[in-house]
Amino acid sequence: MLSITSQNYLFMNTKNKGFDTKLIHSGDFNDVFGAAVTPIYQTSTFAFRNADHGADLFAGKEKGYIYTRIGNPTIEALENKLADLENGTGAVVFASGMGAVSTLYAATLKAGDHMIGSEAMYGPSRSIMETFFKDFGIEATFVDTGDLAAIKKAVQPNTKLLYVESPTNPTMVLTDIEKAAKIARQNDMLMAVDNTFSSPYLQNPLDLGADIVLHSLTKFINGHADIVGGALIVKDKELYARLRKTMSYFGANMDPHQAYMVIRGVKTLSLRVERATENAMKVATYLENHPKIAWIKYPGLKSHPQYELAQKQMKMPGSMISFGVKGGFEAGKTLMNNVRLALLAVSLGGVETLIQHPASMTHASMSKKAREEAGITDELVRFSVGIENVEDIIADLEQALEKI
Ligand code: LCS
Repeated sequence: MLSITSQNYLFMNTKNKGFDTKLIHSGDFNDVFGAAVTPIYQTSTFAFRNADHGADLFAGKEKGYIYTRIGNPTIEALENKLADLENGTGAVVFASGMGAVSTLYAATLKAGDHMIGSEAMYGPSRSIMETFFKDFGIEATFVDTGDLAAIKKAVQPNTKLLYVESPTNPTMVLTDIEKAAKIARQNDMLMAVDNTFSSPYLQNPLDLGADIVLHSLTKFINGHADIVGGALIVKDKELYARLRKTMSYFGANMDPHQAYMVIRGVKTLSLRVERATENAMKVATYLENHPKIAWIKYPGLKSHPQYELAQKQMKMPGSMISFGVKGGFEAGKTLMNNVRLALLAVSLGGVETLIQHPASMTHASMSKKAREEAGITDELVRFSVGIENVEDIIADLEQALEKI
C-alpha cells in the first residue's frame, strides 16, 4: 500500500527499531526540499502527467495521488506511522474516531449478520449499532467481554464481529485479548479492539491475535486536545483494501492539516503516557484511601478485579480512573462543580486533567437500563489524569472533596 518510500533518500528505515524511534521517524518521507517535518499537502486534487497516467492511477497500475478523499501524502505519512506503531501492515485514518467506528461496522457487517460487543463502551459506538445499523438488519449482543464464557455464550451462527474495548470506557473492565481472539478465530469472526484507552504504547492488540485495532486519535495519540481523528489498523491486505474503500466512499477521510497535527502530537506519546500513568497511580492511591470515596476502578491498583491481567497485557495501567463518591451523584456533582485544575469536560488522554459524568454526558445516548447493566451507574465519575504536577492535581481534588 505504500506509495511513499524513503528508499532513495537518507531517511531511516524504522523496521526493527524501538517504539520511541518509530514515534519520531516512522512515516517520514523526503519531500522535494528535504523538509525535516512532514509537510502539509493542503490540496484537494493532484495533477496527472498525462491522460494515461491518470487512467493508470485509477486502475491501480501505478502508485500516486489522485484526490485527497482517497489519499494524500500528509495523511499517508500518518497512516504509515500508525501502522508501524501497532505492528500492522496498513492503517486508514478518519475525520473522527466515530468515522472509524462506523466505517468498521459498515465494512465488516451486512444485513443478517450479528456482532458481539463489550457492554460498556463509548456511548455512541454502542448506540450507532443499536439504532442506525439495527435498521439495516444487523443484530448485536452486548456482554461483559471481560468474561470469556459470556463471549462464547453470545456466539451465533451469523456472528461476524467481536468488538471489544479494553479497558472499557468508562468502567475500566479489561478483556483478555489473546484468549478472546482465539474464540473469535475458532468461530470465524473478526476481532476488533478499540485501543483508545491504552494507546499503542501500552498495548498492541494485533500482536495478541486481534484482526483490527481502532483508535480515537483525539485522545492519547494526538494528546493535546486540539483535533478530533480516528484510525483503523490491520495486518490483512484484503481487509485493509475493504476498509480504505469504505472510508473513501463514505467521505470519512481526515484532512491533511489534521494529519499534520497528529504526526506532531504523537511524537511525545511515550513521555506523556509515562508521566500521566505515574500521576494516575498517585491519584488513584490517594482516592482509594479517601474516606469520601465509595469505590475506585483503576487497573494499577491491586483492588482492580483484573489487576493480574492488566500486569500481563498492558505495559502500564494508563491514566484513566473511574470512581464513585459516597453520597452518589449529588456528591459527585459537588466534586465536579468545585474542581479548578481539572477541567469539567468530556474527552480524555490529553496533557490536561479532565473530569466528567458518563451517565449524563459521554454515555447519555445509552438507555438507563443498558447503562446500569454495564456498570455505568449514575454515581460513576470519570477522571482522565493529565501531566500537571501531581501534587496540584491531588490538592485540587482535596479542596473539592472538602466541599461535600
Ligand atoms: N472510542 C472510544 C473508546 C472513545 O472514548 C471515543 C470518544 C471514540 C471511540 C470516538 O472517538 P471520537 O469520534 O470522539 O474521536 N470518547 C469520548 C469520551 O469519552 N469523551 O468525549 C469523547
